[in-house]
Amino acid sequence: MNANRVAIVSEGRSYSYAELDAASRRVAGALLSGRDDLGQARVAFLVRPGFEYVAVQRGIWRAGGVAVPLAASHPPPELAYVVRDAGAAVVAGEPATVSTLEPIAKAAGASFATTDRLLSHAAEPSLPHLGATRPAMIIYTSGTTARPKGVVTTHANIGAQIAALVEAWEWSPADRLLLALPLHHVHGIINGLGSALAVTATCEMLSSFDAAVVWNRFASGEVTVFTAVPTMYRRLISAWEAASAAEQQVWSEGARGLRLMMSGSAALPVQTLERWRDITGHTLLERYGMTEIGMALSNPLRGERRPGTVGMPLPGVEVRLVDESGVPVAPGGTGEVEVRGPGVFLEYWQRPDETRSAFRDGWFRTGDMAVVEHGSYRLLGRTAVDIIKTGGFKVSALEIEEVLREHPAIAECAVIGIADQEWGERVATALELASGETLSLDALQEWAKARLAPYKVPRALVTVNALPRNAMGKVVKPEVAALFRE
Ligand code: MCA
Ligand code: AMP
Repeated sequence: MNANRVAIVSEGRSYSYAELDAASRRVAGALLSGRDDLGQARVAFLVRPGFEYVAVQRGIWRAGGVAVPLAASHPPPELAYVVRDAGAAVVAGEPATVSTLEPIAKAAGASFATTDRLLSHAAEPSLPHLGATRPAMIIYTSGTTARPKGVVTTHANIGAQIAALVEAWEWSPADRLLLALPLHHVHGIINGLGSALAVTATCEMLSSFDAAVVWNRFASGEVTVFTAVPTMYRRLISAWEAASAAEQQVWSEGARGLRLMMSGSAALPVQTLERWRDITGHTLLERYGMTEIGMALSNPLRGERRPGTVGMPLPGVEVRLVDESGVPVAPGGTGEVEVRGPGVFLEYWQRPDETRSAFRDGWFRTGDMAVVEHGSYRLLGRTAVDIIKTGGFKVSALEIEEVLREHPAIAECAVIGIADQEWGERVATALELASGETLSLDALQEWAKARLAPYKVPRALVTVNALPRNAMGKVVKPEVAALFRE
């Protein structure tokens, strides 16, 4: 490897692979502070996307720790939950996060370190040997349980997830990825950062997504690969439509020069795919994955990409469709997607029962329904109504309901996802209010923002005298959804 190659570009600076190696070594040394091995201690870290994020992530790995990325958009209660649930020994954050993170670390019995301190460590550490089967990362994902679960992946899992993408999408050292995704989820961490660095390509990182910035980077002619969620493509399309004719031309021309543009994390509306093709000439490569498995299905790099479908299994990944009792469906039949392969996660952190029930005969049960049409998988939705995908983020209706029930004016509530052009789904809630109470959407949002990540905050509200319930007293979610169509 040529150590002088550019690994990361962030905030207008380029960092070579040698600089990344040295910085991550310093971080590892600081975390070890004389020990031989962190021995899988969890290190939670809150660093904006950029060089320091990567140095800290890799420093944790090199010291033998388990990296637990935290999200900058999350309010303190959500950060505290992750730190506590992961049993973090250390919480690391940028200097600007001290006032938020130090008390959280303290309350959880963890030590706190600023990234400045980690990155300026001087002593040369001796680094532990890491077996591939050791846990490397915990990513929190919302599911059918109220609180998010930690998805544990090993170094081998991560390696396998990335290897499949490098092969299928022909990543090469000549690539330059433009990365505008958050780095507390698989899309940004594995498909983006991990793949680029695995082949010694360059990863250009934006600290947040801004449509005009992304367009201008396309126009530079330097970028070769881009991957994003459908909401980002919608925003890029809106920005293009609002731009001057001259800008449109420069942006479109720049975009045309990329080698690969991908979409995933949520269904890509065919309309978005078609509009993007009109504007850039690219047929977005849509693929399907999940935090627990990395990527499983992908449209081809070469060959026909079928709009509205997510393609075929990636190299090394086995995929099948089964009926309710786990029996594979006949060709052309509809079934639940099950996945097997070296990229599939180790376990839900400290949740053995949930880990067990997530598998059937060694296959991971995704909860997504699909059918194979003309040799390409088409997703048909999820088996669980309580999972919502908004802006590419997976959120649990049950988790939001639990938080909303703490509001003094709310007697009972039901949360659902309602279809939305821009966000895929938007979080909506129907409320039964306590007697004599009123509650506006603005007031509810203000209250919820302090407790929930922005993408979990309800964007629509109706109040009802009584939520629609079945004979057993259970809220009927499809009828709740109907309230928003009225
Ligand atoms: C933010 N807002 C929202 C949502 N998110 N409103 C409704 N629904 C939402 N989901 C609000 C903000 O609070 C703000 O409101 C206003 O929208 C504009 O905020 P802005 O900052 O412009 O938006 P944003 O916060 O930047 O969000 C847009 C985004 C973001 C950049 C598209 O959603 C995003 O980064 N999505 C990527 C998610 C992702 O990486 N998923 C991968 C999961 P106000 O102005 O009132 O405050 S991994 C995965 O799914 C698997 C493995 C896979 O297959 O990839
Ligand atoms: P997460 O658990 O946040 O990793 O989200 C994984 C879920 O996102 C999957 O179970 C799917 O429901 C959804 N998903 C990912 N990619 C796609 C796609 N291309 N089309 C439709 N849904 C997708």
